[in-house]
Amino acid sequence: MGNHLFDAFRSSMPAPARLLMETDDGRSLTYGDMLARSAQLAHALLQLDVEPGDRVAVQVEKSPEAVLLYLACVRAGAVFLPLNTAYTLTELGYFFGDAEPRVIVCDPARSADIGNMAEAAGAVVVTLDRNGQGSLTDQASRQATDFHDVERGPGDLAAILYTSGTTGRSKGAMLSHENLASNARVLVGQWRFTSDDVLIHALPIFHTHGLFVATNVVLMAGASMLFEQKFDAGRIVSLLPRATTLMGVPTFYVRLLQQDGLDREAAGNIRLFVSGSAPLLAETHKAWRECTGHAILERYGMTETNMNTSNPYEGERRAGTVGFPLPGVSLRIADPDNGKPLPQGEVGMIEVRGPNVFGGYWRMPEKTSAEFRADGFFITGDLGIIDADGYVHIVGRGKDLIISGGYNIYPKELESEIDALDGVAESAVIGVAHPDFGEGVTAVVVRTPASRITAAEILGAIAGRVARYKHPKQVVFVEELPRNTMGKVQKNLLRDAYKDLYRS
Ligand code: MCA
Ligand code: AMP
Repeated sequence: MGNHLFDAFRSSMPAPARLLMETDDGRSLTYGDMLARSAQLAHALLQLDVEPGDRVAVQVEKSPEAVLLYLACVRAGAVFLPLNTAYTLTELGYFFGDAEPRVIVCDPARSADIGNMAEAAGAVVVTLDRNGQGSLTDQASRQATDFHDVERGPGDLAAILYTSGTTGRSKGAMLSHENLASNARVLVGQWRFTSDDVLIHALPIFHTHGLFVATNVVLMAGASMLFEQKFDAGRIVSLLPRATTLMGVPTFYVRLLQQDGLDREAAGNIRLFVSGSAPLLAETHKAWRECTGHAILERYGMTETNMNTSNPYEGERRAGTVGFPLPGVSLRIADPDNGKPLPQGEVGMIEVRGPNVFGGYWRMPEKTSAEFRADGFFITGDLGIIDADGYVHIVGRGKDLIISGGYNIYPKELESEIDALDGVAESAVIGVAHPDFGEGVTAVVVRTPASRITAAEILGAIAGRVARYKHPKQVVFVEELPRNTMGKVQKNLLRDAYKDLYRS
């Protein structure tokens, strides 16, 4: 049977001497190196008693080793479980308890703290450290450079990615080998990737965008990447002449437009700019076109579904739309109450079905069945409309979610933290238009009578409990929250009241 996902990568692998990635600290990794070193890491995982289906939880800084570890997990038949490096120990505790990983891989700086937690979770902790003795990398360096990939079929799990839930509890989206392979293959075709492409990779690799859209597409095309530790707008401009493509969240494009050196000449070697993870403002699309001569290609996806739609490679890339359903993906606009398809031109729930769509949430059968229709369509929580030419527009969210710089933040999680503080009667967390992050997390707080709790005290109290990117950029105090007759907080009124909060 083979190993479904890794075999798909192998089938398009170029000569071993071809470059897979070059890092900003001057290291390079060829496809041959990738094969040998992911084999060594796969052996090391087996020595830690990792069995097919075991979860390997990974919270490490971006590096070539982290990509190799992902591939080693795939080859060893394990389930790769990447975690945002910004997550606090409190947040990690939940993920470890829920996923019950066999192995936890972390950076050396966190190994003592995580070690204590892992013991409770029954996991082994190892570090991913280039030079560190006793690290997984060190152990791998003594292993054979060939590996008989563990057999895995299309439906076997390749990864679990956690996505926060509207009720506050994160859910592990279970992604199969075929979910990932089919989506990468389709994107390579749609976006015309070949082994001649060089992608600027400046996204984090613990989410779908940087890991599956960017990395898997490169691997599936036998292409190469300039692998940047972090997004740095000035550096990206200097790399453009050496690259052919860039993938980013809208904040990347907003920040790049503020760079002096960005013009048609600087972008002259690039054939494709892709944006996703959050809405790209039509004004950014227009400004980019005027500055570089390129129309950014916007696409739409989710952790649960990988990519669903894309603007066309050839043909009009329409600003403010996410294009057409990808080949193999069925997309409908349905009545949110019952899933009945609505006539073209009406606003409704976006629902999708296809080989890209995940199998369900890890150990949450009720949540899984609540988010699928009986005919297999997944309810995305995004509200959309299909125009007369077939372009899909996302017009809003049926779910209470904020997207800041491409990261998702669920208000409920923050509201629970803030409401639990002495001196707070209640709070509402909303997303407000922000020039850099798209939406700025904003907490609207009602104090208890006589309370003098300050914004700094609220922020201080949540530090260490929730990741920093989730922290409110502003806290505003009000006497009471607006409610409708049912007693529900009217967040739309709050969003309207504070719409200019971040406008200078
Ligand atoms: C960092 N900070 C943020 C964000 N990022 N605050 C709000 N929103 C953010 N996105 C905070 C930090 O906590 C810190 O706060 C301060 O800003 C500066 O931190 P720094 O690390 O220097 O930030 P940065 O380098 O400027 O990061 C901004 C960024 C980054 C480059 C836009 O957020 C990023 O790489 N975003 C991409 C996320 C992504 O890959 N999303 C895809 C998810 P303090 O000063 O208080 O310490 S996958 C997905 O959505 C679906 C499937 C899809 O369709 O792709
Ligand atoms: P995640 O939880 O990271 O999978 O985020 C998925 C959500 O990001 C989707 O449900 C959408 O709300 C949003 N999203 C992704 N791409 C786009 C886009 N191009 N335009 C608007 N929203 C997007």
